[in-house]
Amino acid sequence: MTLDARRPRSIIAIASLALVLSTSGCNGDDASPPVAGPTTQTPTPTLTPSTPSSPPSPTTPSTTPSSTPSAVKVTQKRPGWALDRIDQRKRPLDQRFTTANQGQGVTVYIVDGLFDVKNPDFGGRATVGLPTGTACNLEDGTNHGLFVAGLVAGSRTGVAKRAKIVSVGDSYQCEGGSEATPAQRTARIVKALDWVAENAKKPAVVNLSLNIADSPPTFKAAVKQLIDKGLTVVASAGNDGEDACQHPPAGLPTVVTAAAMTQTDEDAGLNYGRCVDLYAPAENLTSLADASLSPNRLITSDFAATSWAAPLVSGTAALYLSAHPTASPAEVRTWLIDNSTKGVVKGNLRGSPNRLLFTGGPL
Ligand SMILES: [Ca+2]
Repeated sequence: MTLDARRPRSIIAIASLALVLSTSGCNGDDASPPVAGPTTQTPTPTLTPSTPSSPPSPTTPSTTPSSTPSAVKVTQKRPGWALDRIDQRKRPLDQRFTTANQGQGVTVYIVDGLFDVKNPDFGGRATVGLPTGTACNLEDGTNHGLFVAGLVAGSRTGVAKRAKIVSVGDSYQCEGGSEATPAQRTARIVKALDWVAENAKKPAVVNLSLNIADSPPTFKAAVKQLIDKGLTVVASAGNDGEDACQHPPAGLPTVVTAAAMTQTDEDAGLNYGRCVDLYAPAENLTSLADASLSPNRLITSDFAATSWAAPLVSGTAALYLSAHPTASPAEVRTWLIDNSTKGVVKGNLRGSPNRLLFTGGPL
């Protein structure tokens, strides 16, 4: 069985599970974007809420300490539930997303299917690094790489709205849907990781919203070289409902592994265990789409997927690196864990640590 966080068939199955979870305890305090119907063969660009709002505009340039290029706090109003949730310890949500910086000076490498880097929400901050492969479009039309990148740095949907994005292609028609064998797929990912190791400009984060079935030495070595070069690596825990340790890069040394939380702060029932570092929102998230799919270039993914949790963590790592550009991957990981909100994730965590991503607190 191919184990792929991006395989549409897996995600459809997950959608059902997430739906059950979310209907069991909704407390109605979220100002979430309109929710899409169940995932179908026909794309239904749902949302397009009048929110998330337009990009926040910091009005006051700061005189800043040298370690923080821009320490002015910036607040986005009506950001959608996910960003709203991760800047506060407790509910109710306050309809605000406030950060101490916006990831300026940091580059986030998106190892994924290719996407349109000219999407206006990137404001010219996104480029193509390795133009290998194709887009990975899910069955509802969502471009996986674009959705991921939008959660990292989209001006309306991202955590780090001034970080740079580099698209590093690894995909052919989504991995699970292509003709590639698992070995071929792994080889393509390794090639992409090697490109990042060769070309990355620090400070940098590498987002890996992907998981593989096996973990050959070449793959482990490719991930390790990123860490050794001082790049923070964030990975999805995987969507299989299994021990995340079985689904690398989740759980590899110093990799930050993100598990999925529902809109009602529950474990989403996806991968779990000691290889998880922290949870992040992963259900009913709004991110970027191509104009051909959604006129306002926004789409909401109603199912839960760890592919969506990881980029929120990557964006948060970019916030930290913006203030601490020489921080090592281990230091970034330690900060993410220590700074997380403890004890708020509900449900059966199956051995995962009860930590929720938190963007606030001292940087
Ligand atoms: Ca908030």
